[in-house]
Amino acid sequence: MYQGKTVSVVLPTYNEKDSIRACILGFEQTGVVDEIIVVNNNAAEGTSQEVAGTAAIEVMESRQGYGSAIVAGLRRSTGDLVCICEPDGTFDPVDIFKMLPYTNDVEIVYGTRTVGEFIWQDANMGWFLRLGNWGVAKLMEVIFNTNSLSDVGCTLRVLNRQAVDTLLPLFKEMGSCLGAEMMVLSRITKLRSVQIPVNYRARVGHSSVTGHWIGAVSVGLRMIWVILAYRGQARLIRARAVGKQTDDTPMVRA
Ligand SMILES: Nc1nc2c(ncn2[C@@H]2O[C@H](COP(=O)(O)OP(=O)(O)OP(=O)(O)O)[C@@H](O)[C@H]2O)c(=O)[nH]1
Ligand SMILES: [Mg+2]
Repeated sequence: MYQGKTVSVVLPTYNEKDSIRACILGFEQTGVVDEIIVVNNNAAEGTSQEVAGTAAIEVMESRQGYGSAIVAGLRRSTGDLVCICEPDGTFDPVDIFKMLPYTNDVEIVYGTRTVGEFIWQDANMGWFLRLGNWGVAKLMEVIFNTNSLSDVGCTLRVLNRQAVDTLLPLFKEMGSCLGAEMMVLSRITKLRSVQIPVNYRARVGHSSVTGHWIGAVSVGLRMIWVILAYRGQARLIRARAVGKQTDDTPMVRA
């Protein structure tokens, strides 16, 4: 619990057999987490055995994709606050303590992995990925007039229940672009958000998406497409999602 609010953690897993247990235990040790949901997305053999014996609940999602797994986890989550994280050793569960205080002010706290002081040795965040994530984030910032953004692909983020309920019916991206889609949709639906630096370490095992420049570029291009496509649909989506509001006035606190 954090300030009387229950906290869920959603961990999508595909190829993290050798790191998922440490990640689960790390979240357990924070003492603020009430529920850990591992979404097994046709994960590597032996993953279920690593999860067994921990406090985590394992759910199966057969539809392949980062987005599918996260959506399944969000649907299954019950917490007032929901933290999403990759269990590949890149993130530090303790960073949840930096993110939770902002949930008093905003509906979503996004992590960013592009702040140099927080990038650990051997992390897969060299100049190319750093600049790419920063560039796509700045495009989103300009096109949607968001707060300052410097990363579009950081899985570590915390959403409150209002954000989960608003966004779940709207997601269309079931692959690697769900994170960017979430950021765009949160802006369109006037959910308040902030992005803060989080630690980013070397991955345990093989990185299947951004480990090769071809994968990284194709995800980046797809994210740009998602941003541009949603710009054209923003008013319609907002009108449907937030009770016919069609103006661009920023939401003010009650
Ligand atoms: N590649 C991949 N990842 C999936 C899938 N389903 C769930 N995931 C999860 O998505 C996350 C991203 O996969 P990674 O291999 O870590 O990708 P990455 O190259 O590190 O990409 P970034 O984290 O964006 O830098 C992991 O937590 C996976 O467990 C899937 O079908 N394919
Ligand atoms: Mg990863």
